[in-house]
This record gives sequence, C-alpha cells and structure tokens, in this order.
Amino acid sequence: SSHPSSASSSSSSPCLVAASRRCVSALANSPLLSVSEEVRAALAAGRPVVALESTIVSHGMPYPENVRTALEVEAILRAHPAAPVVPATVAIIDGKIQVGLSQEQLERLGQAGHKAVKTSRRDFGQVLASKSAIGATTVSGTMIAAHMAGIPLFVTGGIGGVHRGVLETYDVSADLTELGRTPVAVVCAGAKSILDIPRTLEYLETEGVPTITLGHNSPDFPAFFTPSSGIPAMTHVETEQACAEIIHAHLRAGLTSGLVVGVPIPTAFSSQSSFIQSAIDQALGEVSARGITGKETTPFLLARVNELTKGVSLTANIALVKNNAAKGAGIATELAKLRN
Ligand code: PSU
Ligand code: MN
Repeated sequence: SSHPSSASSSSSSPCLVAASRRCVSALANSPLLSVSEEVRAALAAGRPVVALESTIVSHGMPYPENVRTALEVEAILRAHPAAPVVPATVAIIDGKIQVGLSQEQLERLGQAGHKAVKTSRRDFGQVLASKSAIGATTVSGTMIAAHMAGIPLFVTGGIGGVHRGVLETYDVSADLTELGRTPVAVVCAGAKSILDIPRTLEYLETEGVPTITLGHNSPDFPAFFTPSSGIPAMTHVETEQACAEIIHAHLRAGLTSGLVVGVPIPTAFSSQSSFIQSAIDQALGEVSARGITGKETTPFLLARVNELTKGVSLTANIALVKNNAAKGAGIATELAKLRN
C-alpha cells in the first residue's frame, strides 16, 4: 500500500520500523541478517541504539587510529550521561550482515583497511556471496542494515554527496539516493568540501530528505571541517529534543525517505580549515590527473588529504566524529522516549 500505516493498523499491515518500538522491520527476518545479542535486547526493550558505519574505519582513517576511534565512539555512546546508548556497528562478515560487532571483528575490519570491500547498496550481493570478503558498509550500506534491524538513527562523520565536476563525471554518491529511499536519520558533520555542497543540498531536497542543522546559531548546513557551508539547511534546531521530534514525526508519518542531521564541528577544531582546504584542492587535482573514478574517488581523497595535512585533518576528523556521537546519543535518547 502506498498509504502510511497508522499505529492502529500496524498489527495487520506490513510493519514499518517507525510505527512503534514493538513493531520490528519486515526485513528483520532476513536469513542474512545477524543482530548481536546486546543490540537485539536493547531494541526489544525500547532502549536507545545508534548504528555506526564501517567504511569510515576501513577507508576513512589509517590503522590503528581507525580502530581506536571506533572503540572510543562506542564508549561515548555507552557512557551517555542520561542513560547508556547501545552502539551497533555494521559490516558484512562471514557472509552475514552483522549489526553490532565484537571488538575482535572491529580489529579485523580496521586491519583490513582498503582490502575490505567498500559496500554500498549495489555491492551487497557480491560481498554476501563471497563468504570470505569483509564488507565495510558506507552510509548507504549502513542505512540499509540499520533499517533491516529496526534502528532509526545512525551516526557518522560525513555523508557522501554530489561530486565536484558532476556535469562531466555523473558522480553522485549512492548515499543520496539511499537517503531518498530508506527511513533512517543520519547524524553527521555535513559534507566535506571534496564535494559540491550546494548541489548536494539540491539533490537531497529533490529526494525528499529533510536537512536539520543542530545547535548552530545560523541556519547553515555544516561543511565538515568548517561549521558553516554558507547554504541553509531545511531547518535549524537548538536542542536534541527538538531534533528528535522532527525525526519522530517524519518516520511516524510513514515517509520512506531518511533524514540528515548536520552537527557543526566544535570551533576548537575548525581553526585549521583553510590549511586543510588547500590540501583538498591539491587532492582534487590529483584525482583528475590520475584518472581516478567510481568508488575509488572518495577513499583516495580521504587518504590523500590525511597524508597532505600530516595528521591535522585526521585530528579534526576524529574530534568531530566523537562530537557527533555525543549529540547522536542525546537524539537517540529523546527518540526512544517518543517511541515508547
Ligand atoms: N566522507 C567522509 N568520510 C568517509 C566517507 C565519506 O568524510 O568515511 C565514506 C562514507 O562511508 C560514505 C562514503 O558513505 O565515503 C561515500 O563514498 P562515495 O562518495 O563513493 O559514495
Ligand atoms: Mn561515486
């Protein structure tokens, strides 16, 4: 049916994750989905859970900072002052979509680095069929798994977007079409200026994806290493509660698109942004010069910018991911209250 299911009909209609906490996604029975015991118990009890991606671990940061950061982000969620939030890191391991990783699995993923398969929607079949491959899920891939498991909120660093030079390359991240088709809220620090941010926001608008800036004294969508992109988001809220209310209403209405919550980088870590920007410009030039295309483009840019800034961009990247986790824990907590 194309009509949103109301709470009262949720017992008889195919159940949307958003309808109520007891109502588990119809996809939750997939034989290829493996949800950890801790995550399963938290979801069943209506306690807050936050999904986390794994491409940021394998392709977004070097080893061993990647594993350390992943564990620290999980620890920030668990130590959330109001009440613990359960982390659910997503990856494809041993031919299963794993939601909630052990420390050992995180270590395998971090060590695999670029040998892991960067996994967006199109890559699932290939990675699942090859039982030995490790699939590191992107924002797109992680949203799919989170939705399958019934997790409405997901925290990461930055989303993919419309690439600069799109009119030549047609390079638009699968994250954007995923946001248009999968009802999960993604908390991030905006989009990196490796991307065309104005066109990314236009694309999200076309896909029916609300963009919400949180805790900003301006309506601007953040731009990863800088607090403001100069382009307004759909709306701007000051509190995690107000943010959760919009997410809750959007999901409860049965809309099938996701949402983006942009959390500006803390100002203490944004001072080096013009130095980082010059590294980004150089790395972008190298992408064209070397003829890098397709799924290789973003990992190349991320690694090259880390290299060129000798760790300055990595420090900012780690700081903003942790800040997003702290904010995401607050939003997840408010969202759980609204859903219970
Ligand atoms: N941007 C970042 N860090 C990242 C990514 C993007 O600042 O780690 C990763 C995310 O996993 C995102 C993916 O989903 O890159 C997008 O890749 P592509 O541009 O090829 O769609
Ligand atoms: Mn691409």
